[in-house]
Amino acid sequence: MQITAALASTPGGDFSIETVELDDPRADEIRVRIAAVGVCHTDLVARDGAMPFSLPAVLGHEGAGVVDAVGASVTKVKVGDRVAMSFRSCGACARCLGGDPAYCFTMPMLNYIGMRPDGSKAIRQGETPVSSNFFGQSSFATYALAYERNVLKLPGDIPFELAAPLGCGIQTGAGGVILALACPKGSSLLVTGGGAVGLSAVMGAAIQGCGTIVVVEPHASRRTLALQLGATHVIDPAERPDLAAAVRAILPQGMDYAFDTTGRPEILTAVMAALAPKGVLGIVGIPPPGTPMPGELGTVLPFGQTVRGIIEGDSDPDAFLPVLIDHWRTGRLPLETLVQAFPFDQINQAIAAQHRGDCVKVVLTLPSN
Ligand code: CXF
Ligand code: ZN
Repeated sequence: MQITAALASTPGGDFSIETVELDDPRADEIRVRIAAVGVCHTDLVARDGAMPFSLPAVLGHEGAGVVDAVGASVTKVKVGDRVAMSFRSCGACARCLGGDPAYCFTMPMLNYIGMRPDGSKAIRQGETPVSSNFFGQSSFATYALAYERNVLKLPGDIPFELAAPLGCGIQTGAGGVILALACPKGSSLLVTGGGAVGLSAVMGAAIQGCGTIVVVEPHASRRTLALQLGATHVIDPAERPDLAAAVRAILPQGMDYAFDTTGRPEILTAVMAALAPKGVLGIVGIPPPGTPMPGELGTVLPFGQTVRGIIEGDSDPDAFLPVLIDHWRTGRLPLETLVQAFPFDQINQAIAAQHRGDCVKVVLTLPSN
């Protein structure tokens, strides 16, 4: 069918709103009419070539909407169901069966290669194949094809524009602290970067009952929001260039946990110097290619510290998204404070506003008819 999509054609270039052709759903595919889709930094990393992804492409991996058609073997959802989408996993490998689908052995093939595993692309523009299946969805479009493993039926009370970013950014931040780091009550947490993921980590830390929550963020409005969401201290890196010293001025023994959303090597180095004995650093920010592990074994070893990568907050979306929706319902996850909605065709303006720091989480909305 003909759909409208925000096409990425040039690294670093604007998205363009175009008409393209989407395959009908195969037996295992679910066609979703998109009502809202969040913009995640990874969409821009894929567009800009820092993550190899063949262009032209339809990106977008925080889609939510209404099931419009299902393939013959689909039983999890039916036409008319409200759904959110997340990353795709196989459901059959040891990681998936162990409750860790974010570390599915086929994660790259199912999420990042721009085509179905059989090599086909579900989207074309004229004769030109368009990379698709980004995170098993490619939802910067009026319609997307998803799978049982990456759709979740939504309760009726959560608006699409709040549900959409749960599928990546929010679960990455909140899950990073609640599930991956599992920060215990009273522990200390350093969050570097106060964007949507970092502020979701702050909300997660408040839910966990962390005693000290320090946020490093250059934008004043985001530091203010961090304090509203539960941060106990904020640091402006422009004012305190020696980050480790600024953190140790707050907590001389260092931080029990750190959560980095920046991927910036110099910040990661500083964070290592701010960790307490047995401190754990979880990294979700994408570093430049070739970045070595931060810190040095001469410190990590005697102090028993841990550095680990975290994908999607260690979340199993089927289990964790309902938990997050429950936290939203009871006011512990005030998604409204992060989300700013823009019409779908304003995607470039929305991304520019996010870069300027005018808003935290951009969610694009599409007409419901
Ligand atoms: C990203 C995390 C870093 C590796 C690529 C995928 N996930 C979500 O945006
Ligand atoms: Zn993402």
